[in-house]
Amino acid sequence: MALLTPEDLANMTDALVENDRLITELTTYSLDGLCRKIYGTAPAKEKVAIIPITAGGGIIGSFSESLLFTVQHFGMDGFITENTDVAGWYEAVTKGADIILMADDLAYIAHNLRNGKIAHNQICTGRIYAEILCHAKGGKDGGDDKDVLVLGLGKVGTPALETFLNEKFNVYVFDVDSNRVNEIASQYPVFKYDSEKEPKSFFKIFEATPCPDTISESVLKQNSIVSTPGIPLGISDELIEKYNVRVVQEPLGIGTLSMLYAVF
Ligand code: NAD
Ligand code: 2YG
Ligand code: MG
Repeated sequence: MALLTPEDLANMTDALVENDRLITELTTYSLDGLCRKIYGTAPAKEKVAIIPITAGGGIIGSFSESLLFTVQHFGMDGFITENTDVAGWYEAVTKGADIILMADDLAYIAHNLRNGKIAHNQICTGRIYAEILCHAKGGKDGGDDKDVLVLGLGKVGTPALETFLNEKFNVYVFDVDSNRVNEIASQYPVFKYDSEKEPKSFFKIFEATPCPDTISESVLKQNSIVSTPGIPLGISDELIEKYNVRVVQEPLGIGTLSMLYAVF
């Protein structure tokens, strides 16, 4: 898995605020309003402890700080433990934490110590970026367009496509790994997207790959919406400008808020 870098997180606070504004414009829901709607939960003064974890690649500069910003920006009480790892867990619990946020190289989780709920970043990220597209207005003849293109069928893309199917979308899928496409197509009622055999453009595009330039001109319409947790961004500035594409992308906070609502 590609790990975040401090550079990825450099503009995270501005990006979270700007994305929340764009999500509200596109869906009429603020990010926390959308989380409340999809999970049916709300914060109840939980105290969120963020534990820095040194395992594997170790501490990522600005990772814990970005989580704390997210927690506090959405009105919750949070703190970063002074200790790391097991000593950090002891500190979190003895200081009265209700929810733990922590990540190693394989998993980033939220765990609510009061109700036992646990959430995984990849699942919650796929879900929220998909729900943003599901709730985005406009498309075909100004009405709601039920076609969506999902690029990247990994640990984030798969829960996203499940979300689209639950919301009765026609889901077109593509991955560079054709085995993965076949595996997904054998498990879910999706259409394999083939840009050469059957080109098609989309108003709604979801992207979760670790590669740039995955979104080609042929799949774009004027005013398309791209909702993408993928890092780096899969669409060029040139195409964004040419097609007036609205892009929802932010490195950490949107997925984190989705995790918190999943465990409230
Ligand atoms: P993954 O490795 O499980 O899946 C990625 C998939 O993309 C793979 O199936 C791979 O074959 C496919 N792929 C690679 N290049 C492609 C291309 N050019 N076109 C189409 N498909 C391609 O990874 P993941 O855990 O699902 O994460 C996907 C991306 O999302 C990563 O960049 C990750 O860092 C990012 N991510 C972001 C957030 C966030 O909050 N923004 C959260 C979690 C993950
Ligand atoms: O506590 C720390 O600072 C580190 N142990 C955090 C490690 C996080 C590693 N995971 C990633 O970089 C991501 N792929 C998962 C985070 C989701 C947002 N992209
Ligand atoms: Mg995010």
